[in-house]
Amino acid sequence: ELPVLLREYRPPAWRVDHVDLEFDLGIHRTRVDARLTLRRAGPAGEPLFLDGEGLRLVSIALDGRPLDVTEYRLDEHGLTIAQMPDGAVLHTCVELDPSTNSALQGLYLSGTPEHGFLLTQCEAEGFRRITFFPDRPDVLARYTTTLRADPARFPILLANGNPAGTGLLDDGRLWARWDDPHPKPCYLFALVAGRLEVLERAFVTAEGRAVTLRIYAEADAIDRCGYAMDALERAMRWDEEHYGRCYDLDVFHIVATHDFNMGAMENKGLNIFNAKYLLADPARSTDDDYRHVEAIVAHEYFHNWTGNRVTCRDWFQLSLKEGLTVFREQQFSADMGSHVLKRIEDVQLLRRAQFPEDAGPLAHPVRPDRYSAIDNFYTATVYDKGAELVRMLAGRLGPAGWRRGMDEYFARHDGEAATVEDFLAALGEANEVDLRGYLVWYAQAGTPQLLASGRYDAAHRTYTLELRQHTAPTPGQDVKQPLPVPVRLALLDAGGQPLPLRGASAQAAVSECVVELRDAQAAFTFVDIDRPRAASLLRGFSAPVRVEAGFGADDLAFLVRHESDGFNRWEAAQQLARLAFDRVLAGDLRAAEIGVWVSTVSALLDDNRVEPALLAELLTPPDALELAERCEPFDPAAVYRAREFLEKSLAQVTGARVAARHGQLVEAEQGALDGASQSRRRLAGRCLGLWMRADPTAAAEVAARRAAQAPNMTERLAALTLLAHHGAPQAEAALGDFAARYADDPITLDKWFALQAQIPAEAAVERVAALRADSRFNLRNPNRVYALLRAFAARNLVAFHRPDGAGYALIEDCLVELDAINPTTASRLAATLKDWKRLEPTRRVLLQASVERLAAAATSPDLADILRRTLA
Ligand code: B3K
Ligand code: ZN
Repeated sequence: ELPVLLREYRPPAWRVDHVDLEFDLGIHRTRVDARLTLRRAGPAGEPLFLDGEGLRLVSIALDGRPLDVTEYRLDEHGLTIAQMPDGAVLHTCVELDPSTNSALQGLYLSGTPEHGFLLTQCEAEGFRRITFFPDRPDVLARYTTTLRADPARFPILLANGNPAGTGLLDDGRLWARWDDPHPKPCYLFALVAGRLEVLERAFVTAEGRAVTLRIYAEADAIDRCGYAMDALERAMRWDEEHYGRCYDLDVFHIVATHDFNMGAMENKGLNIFNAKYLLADPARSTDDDYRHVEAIVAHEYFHNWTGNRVTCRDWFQLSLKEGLTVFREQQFSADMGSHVLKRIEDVQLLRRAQFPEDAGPLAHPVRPDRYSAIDNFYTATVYDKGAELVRMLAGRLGPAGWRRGMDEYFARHDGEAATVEDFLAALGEANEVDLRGYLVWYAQAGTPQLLASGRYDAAHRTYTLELRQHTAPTPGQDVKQPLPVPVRLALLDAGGQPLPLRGASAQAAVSECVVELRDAQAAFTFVDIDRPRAASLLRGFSAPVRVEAGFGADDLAFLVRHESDGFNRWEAAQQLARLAFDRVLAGDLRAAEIGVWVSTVSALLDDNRVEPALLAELLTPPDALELAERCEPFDPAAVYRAREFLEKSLAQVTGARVAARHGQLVEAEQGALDGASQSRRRLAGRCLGLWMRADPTAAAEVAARRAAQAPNMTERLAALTLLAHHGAPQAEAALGDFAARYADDPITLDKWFALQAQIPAEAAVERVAALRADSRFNLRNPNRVYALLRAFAARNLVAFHRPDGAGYALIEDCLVELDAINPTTASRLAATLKDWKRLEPTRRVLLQASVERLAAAATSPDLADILRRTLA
């Protein structure tokens, strides 16, 4: 099939002013009556086309007159009516079977036919599986939705908007009507029907609107929704305070399901969440889980303005809502916890997921210019690189200018479907600056490389920083343009203090500044300055680039010791570890860089001014997925071994100290959720990890006790993971205990699957194969597929990449089966195969053959698209 192209965008030929939906709900048979009030918006004579897939048409009428079969045409993509008046009400009635919808797009069943409930997922193109409709985000309509069902089976009936009546019909069925006053694209439509419990709270907006907040979940989960409710309230307040945005309906509903392709969905007034990102309780959730719940609740809530009130003109603009909403969530999460740790986490995610994506065959711009399957573009690039672009824009405008610009964006485009150009124009014009230079960032794929070098001129007391940029070609983009790159920097004296910075134009001196590189290269000179000991570049990760500043181990060690910017201190430790890693990979096990890294970061253990969670991060070398990019050709086992060598080297030097520190940290552990307790647990986990490498016997005994008895899941899971990953003698018993204890909790059992999938040993292939055959595994449940199979393929360098190809064969086999069940999940799993071309020859040949066989077998457009691009 032909790809959809950005440059071929045409406004819709038909508008829909009002949508009146009626659902007669049943697990095996649901009937949908839709009355669309249509208005011609394009040239006269243009036919009406409505998307529709997998729908059984029962009846069709135009302005009350049933249509004859000759008056419309049905094909696998939808419905065409050639002869249309300029305005009309079209009534269609279709039937669906939600119980057989394993793709989890459109209307589907969560759980079993006996006990489960019905729900919808429409973004991006699921509404066409519910009724015939112009399924594109620039058709905004007002919806009224009436649901009818057996009250014994479906006592709760929810849809978007405000409640507009409920009652019993003569036949004993329950009906409920919902009215959404805000025009919306159909991808934001949702309904939920079933037996659900509710948690309720009252909220009054800053504008004085009384809102009832409700979270719905199945009976065994409702007690675990309190934290999400607190997070929701915090997010609502924060958006009022920081963006002046209030909620705009009388109710705000969230529903939790275990059967969901993604994290969550921002349907207007009726968010639907993967239970994994909504439920939290002290006995079963880790500190990471709590942070994720808060972040995702906030993210979906923030979409109410960035995504829903102002939506996207077309799916190429996806980052307009996603990049912006991720950025808003990042700001919120930083305010709720630690700014430095949040920034570290975001940059880690970028480097582990987005940089590799941008360097491989699936690379695409933040605003792609073509797609064959839009669901394949919900990527780290669109979300996380997109958020980095917004961060640069916000940084360029400063806090007051950013707020002015966002106010202008909302004022101009509320109730509209907008573009990236609209966004840049609103931000820029509100501040009288031209931001169009940033459009290149949206259009150009690939991570730029920034080369920096500094020169001090003692005679003139000037310091000149030379910056150059280069972006390597990516698929379909051979020639790259220079980008505007904001570089936040300070120059430090020998004590780590920032030197006063003055430009040639003699403004007042500052301790930190931002220079913007606009061309391929430029030089920036600071005058009247002492000789700096070190340059602290790209503070706070001011642009999503890879920096090469040619710093040696001693310069980086200096920064680790003296840098006051927390993020850049961590960054220096990471760079130092990367230098050490490169030496190990080259076989130079006695290289000075290794010793400098070990001595520099281990010394921090004795510095009690370092905040424990930050210390944990300072003591951790970059993730194997980041280091993998430094290995060309890519030998996954060698990357794992080299990183492990670093870990062991650090462990040997710190062994006794980390053992003692671990003891102190867990001594007073109560499982409290405040930031300081979480911070201590993070360091405790890191200390136990190092101790495990220094003295496996002693550490494993403690780990086995913590896995069984620690008063919080963070420690239990960390301890269990270490036992399993280090092949400790206690591992199997501990795994068995854990599975028995959490047998009826799918979210916790997923953690058990995921940690075993990542055991860094070749025999993990057989273990994963056995777990796949286990009765607790279920290929129809995306969370379980991600926990076992994606964790294995994406994160297990040793087993997935076993040189005999057994890991590849396992995933190939699963993908063939999965494609027939759930194409979205299949193609997300298949994206883990993208690195085949970089592999060393033995593995490359094997993985390439797997990918080629899969490409020939793929039946869904989603999987076919990923594999075709992977092979190209
Ligand atoms: N907008 C949804 C993602 C929908 C994915 C469709 N394949 C969640 C989010 O980003 O908030
Ligand atoms: Zn989103």
